[in-house]
Amino acid sequence: MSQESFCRVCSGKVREFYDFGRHPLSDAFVDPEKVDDEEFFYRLAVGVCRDCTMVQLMEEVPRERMFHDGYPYQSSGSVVMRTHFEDFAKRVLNAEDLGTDPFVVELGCNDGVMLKVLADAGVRHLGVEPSGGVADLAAAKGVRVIKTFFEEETARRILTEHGPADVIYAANTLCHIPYMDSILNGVRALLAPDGVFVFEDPYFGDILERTSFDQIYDEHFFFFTARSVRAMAERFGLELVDVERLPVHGGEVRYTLARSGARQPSNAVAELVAEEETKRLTAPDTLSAFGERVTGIREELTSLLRRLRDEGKTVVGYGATAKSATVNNLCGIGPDLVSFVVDSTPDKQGKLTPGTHIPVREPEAFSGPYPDYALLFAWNHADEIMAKEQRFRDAGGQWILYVPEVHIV
Ligand code: DWN
Ligand code: SAH
Ligand code: ZN
Repeated sequence: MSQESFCRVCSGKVREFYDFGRHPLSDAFVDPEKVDDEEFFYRLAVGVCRDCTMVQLMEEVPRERMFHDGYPYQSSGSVVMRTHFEDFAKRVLNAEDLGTDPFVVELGCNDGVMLKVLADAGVRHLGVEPSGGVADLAAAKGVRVIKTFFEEETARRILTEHGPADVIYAANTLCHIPYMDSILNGVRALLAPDGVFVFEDPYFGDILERTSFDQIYDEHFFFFTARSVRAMAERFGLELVDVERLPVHGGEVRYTLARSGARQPSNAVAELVAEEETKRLTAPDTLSAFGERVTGIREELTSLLRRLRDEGKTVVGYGATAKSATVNNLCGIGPDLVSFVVDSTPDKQGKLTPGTHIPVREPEAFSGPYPDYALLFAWNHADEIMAKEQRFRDAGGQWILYVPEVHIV
């Protein structure tokens, strides 16, 4: 049933365009000993604001349920992502417009993969990370980190203790935070007069183009476009001055915000906004067509997996991603269709996937013996994983992908 909610950026009415049904928390892996305990479920549905065009979830999950000491995701788990973050840190180190003693703050620094480079170079920095387990990993690398949620009050405290920030950075974090007014008021308070707020998140244009519907889950509250980010920045005395498309995580945009009037916006901003206009990204027919494609993928993927099961083929999952909670729970994929999922994250191994309870095992289980098919839940890391697992292909194994459509390679 379609319901109404109010935009977390501008208070306008949000029109729902897809209802995924009841879903568990995407990173709440289940201890097999506690399988009878009730899991937390919420209604996963996505809509678009009629006024500012911000795409967002219809229902918010309390932040403490998602981000806590047991939060399992570690950013360093992919070589490609490690390089990506190290490259960003090097860019900061080489930036000519930063003064002699810049101060860099990162929201959601996770295990410290980016900040470690700055810490090693002696740059003043601070990570803000509410998930205690991963924050401890960052601290163990020599990164300075406070274990708390960033919000306006945190920003003011940092300002008092450390002074203004020249760069505030947030990767795959801003889209996780529904309380945007508190965040952007905090950013404006903390930012130095010529400072920049740089954030990168999955780009809604890419989600539509690739039908990567599994980017939609509890932790991803907002789905940004250049147009909606530009309008959002303006409400808070900030200005979108640059956009850069990134290939990581299936397509992202890195947005740069500065204080209004402080910097000249690049041509790339106007160009991306114009492209979004031409593509009618948030028009009702575009969004309903996306919904139809999602339903189509659901039907195709379930019938493929059922057929393979009936033919006696073995199918294993690769990558117990947060995203896969959406796929598994939307399609009803449990251990009858996918025997187990392999994943390199220590805190996921030995657990069961949220909602549909597929056992998660260590990567070594993949080859012992290789399955006939591997369902690539970590499709955003396809190049890295397929290269690493070449022997699976050599042994006759085949990959199943469902982005941008169901296909076997
Ligand atoms: O936005 C978010 C992103 C940055 O990370 C968070 N909300 C949660 C998380 O999302 P995800 O779990 O969908 O992210 P990934 O990066 O697609 O997860 C990859 C998973 O696959 C990890 O659990 C690690 C695992 N993996 C593996 O087992 N072998 C990954 C690689 C590259 C591998 O070789
Ligand atoms: N930046 C990392 C981690 C992304 S996962 C990367 O790109 O790989 C999202 C992170 O945001 C989690 O580590 C979570 O604990 C953190 N987070 C959630 N809400 C936050 C908030 N209000 N302030 C700071 N970090 C937050
Ligand atoms: Zn709005």
